[in-house]
Amino acid sequence: SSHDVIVIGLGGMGSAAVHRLAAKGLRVLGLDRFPAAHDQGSSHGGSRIIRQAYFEGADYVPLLLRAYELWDELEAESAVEIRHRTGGLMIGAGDSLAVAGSLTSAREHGLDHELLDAAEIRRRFPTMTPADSDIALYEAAAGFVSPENAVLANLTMARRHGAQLRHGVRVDSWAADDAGVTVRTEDGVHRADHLVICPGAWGPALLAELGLPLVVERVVQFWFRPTGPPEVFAEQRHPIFIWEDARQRQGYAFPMHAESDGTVKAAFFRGGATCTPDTIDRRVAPGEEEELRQFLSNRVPALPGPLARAKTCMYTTTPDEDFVIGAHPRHDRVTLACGFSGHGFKFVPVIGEILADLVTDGATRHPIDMFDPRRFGVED
Ligand code: PYC
Repeated sequence: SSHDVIVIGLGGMGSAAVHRLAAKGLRVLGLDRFPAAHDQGSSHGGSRIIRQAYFEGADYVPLLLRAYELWDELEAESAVEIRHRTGGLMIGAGDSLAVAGSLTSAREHGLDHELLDAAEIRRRFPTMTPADSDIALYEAAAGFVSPENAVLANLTMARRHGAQLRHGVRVDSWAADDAGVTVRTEDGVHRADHLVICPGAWGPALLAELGLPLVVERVVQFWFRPTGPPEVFAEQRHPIFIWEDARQRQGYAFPMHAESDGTVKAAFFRGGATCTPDTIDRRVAPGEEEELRQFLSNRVPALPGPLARAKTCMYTTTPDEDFVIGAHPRHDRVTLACGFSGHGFKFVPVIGEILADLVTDGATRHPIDMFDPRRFGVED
């Protein structure tokens, strides 16, 4: 074959995969149906939260620690600014998942953190008006990354290591046999020894025969111009936060930063309508804005000022909200990375490392058993 490995999908995960595979000296072909760092999938919108005290599960922490090292490495080698160190607050009742889950991870892994009561939250972060019963876990290591810059940095590094990247090319089908893999695109047929599929929201279509229980969710990101003095929301002063209400709904926001054009981005974590990438309604209805406005108005009253813009994005969610990473159950030349369930972007560089390990060694030192594609009972 003219390629050692083909990577389908060059969003967050696929861009990291082509980077790490090419850095290992493999002959890599990367394919994506859209232009680099496009806004049609799940890797756009200017900001993605990063944090280590992980309420989704302490098992994720070792991966996060490695991801942080690799974010720094990617910034240094590409000279692209990616990571913003703002600190972060996980806020809610003491028994909320956001607070209790983060605390479990922090304690189990000895991560730096502070627990703040409502009065302390108000004193340190005067934009916030928590109820007396709210508490917060503050993590100085939390912050955000720019997804577009991260994708572009990975693609630049991949090219520097010799990868061939083709954008604007749709994959029609793929097949694997004992001799290798074949990928049919709208303008040709490509062969390689190995295939890595990072399909994002196109997973249900590209992996249809596997019957993975992936659900694609439409989510909306909103950008508000705060009322009052904007400086209080500047990234030098304001943390990211995830705030959980009594009904376990989580809203989150980022501070203003150079690329956010005087706005603060906020959204709900999960709870969007089911969609497909072909049928998603990209328009945003006024009622959707109103729901978030209400959630924010008694928690961060100055935040939901005039709406500057709103944009849809997609999560591809598994039943247990854990990722899907590993060999395709029926083809060991094919490696899958999908189902990132709305919380994957912060892991991008370590997922690239894992995928490169799986292609070259068939194994990785990283703990990925919980991501086994066979856990949903797919037949071998
Ligand atoms: O993974 O931190 C996260 C996150 C927040 C909102 C959506 N995902």
